[in-house]
Amino acid sequence: MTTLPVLDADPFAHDVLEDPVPLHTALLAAGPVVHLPRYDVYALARHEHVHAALADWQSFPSGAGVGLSNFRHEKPWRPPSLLLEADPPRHDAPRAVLTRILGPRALRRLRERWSAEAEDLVEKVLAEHEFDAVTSLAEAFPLRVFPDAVGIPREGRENLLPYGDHLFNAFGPANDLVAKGDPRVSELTAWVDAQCRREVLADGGFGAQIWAAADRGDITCEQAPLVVRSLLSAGVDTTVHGLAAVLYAFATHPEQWRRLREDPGLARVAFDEAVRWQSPVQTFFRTADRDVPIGNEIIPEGKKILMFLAAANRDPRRWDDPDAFDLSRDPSGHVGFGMGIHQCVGQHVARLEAEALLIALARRVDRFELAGTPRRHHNNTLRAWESLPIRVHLEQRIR
Ligand code: OVM
Repeated sequence: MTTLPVLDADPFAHDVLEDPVPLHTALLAAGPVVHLPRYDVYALARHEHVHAALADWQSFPSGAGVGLSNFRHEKPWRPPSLLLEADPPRHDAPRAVLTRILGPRALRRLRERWSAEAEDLVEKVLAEHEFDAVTSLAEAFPLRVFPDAVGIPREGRENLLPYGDHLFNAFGPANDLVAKGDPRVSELTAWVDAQCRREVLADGGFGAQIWAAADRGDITCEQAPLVVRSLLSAGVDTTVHGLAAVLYAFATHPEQWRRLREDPGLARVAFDEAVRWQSPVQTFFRTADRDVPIGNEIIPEGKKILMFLAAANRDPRRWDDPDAFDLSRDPSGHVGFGMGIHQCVGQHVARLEAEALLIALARRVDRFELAGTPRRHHNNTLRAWESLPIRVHLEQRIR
């Protein structure tokens, strides 16, 4: 006897990617678990259940992939990530290496440099009073500071965004978005893989530190290039669309921007609130390791669950006034960075980028507004942006 709710929806259809909120609302209302027959997957949208599934890596491991494809039955399009697509114990050594290299203490040496870079970029961009915040800020800033911090050469960096776009599409079904990326996969993969070699990585960067960990025996020399690949895979598009989310939030919430200007110490809360509100990473899958009960249902062994991070981040059971972007809220507990053993290892990097950029903007910009219609970029996993036309009104004197 089952009462399992069923929704005949395609979470990866263009109308849903354009505006996922109606689907999230339907999933949240339908029950703790909803079957999606289109892909024969089990959807979780409520915060309680998404949080519990993320925390339970034993029942819901990642080794069969965190996309729709089940690596036990289908060959992955690239060798699986040692972090994202692995379980303990294999997951743990690579994770420990990155936790240290990307931790708050280790990042302290970057703060001053990134603040100076942000001020330099902001000054150049504000020479125009109207600009596209996606290309001029949300893409330009991470592309300036992050590949330098990893230590890859300048040449070819334009490959990072298209590689990430395809990677995040590939977690979804083999739809038109994946087909669009296919022609460049081998070229982009070859370039990314070449940047993971020890010889190309600059001294002192994250990449060289990963290789140093291999020299110490913390990970093997076979693992090192794949750990570098994780940085180049997960560290660019995510921060671009996270920064775009917070810029969009402020362009549409001038009263919140005033609060940030009065108290720039709110920059980090603002970024996390934007990550909660927009969820740059919308979804990830897991695979049931056995028959797993959730609510009154059983997820059958081997089936994929689809966790709607974005819906959990606006679940009214968890959040007051969930659709509001509000700096007085405490956004901690959002699942925009995941939860549990796979929770975003780069989150401190993302927050440092956001803080540097927001503080640089707060020194100069009195008010933001939209100067045109923002356009979304459709991706199977990312809540992404094509364009965010912005007009700024500057502070008369620099603070
Ligand atoms: C990785 C990886 C790739 C994409 C996303 C991600 C959000 C990790 O290669 O480890 O985490």
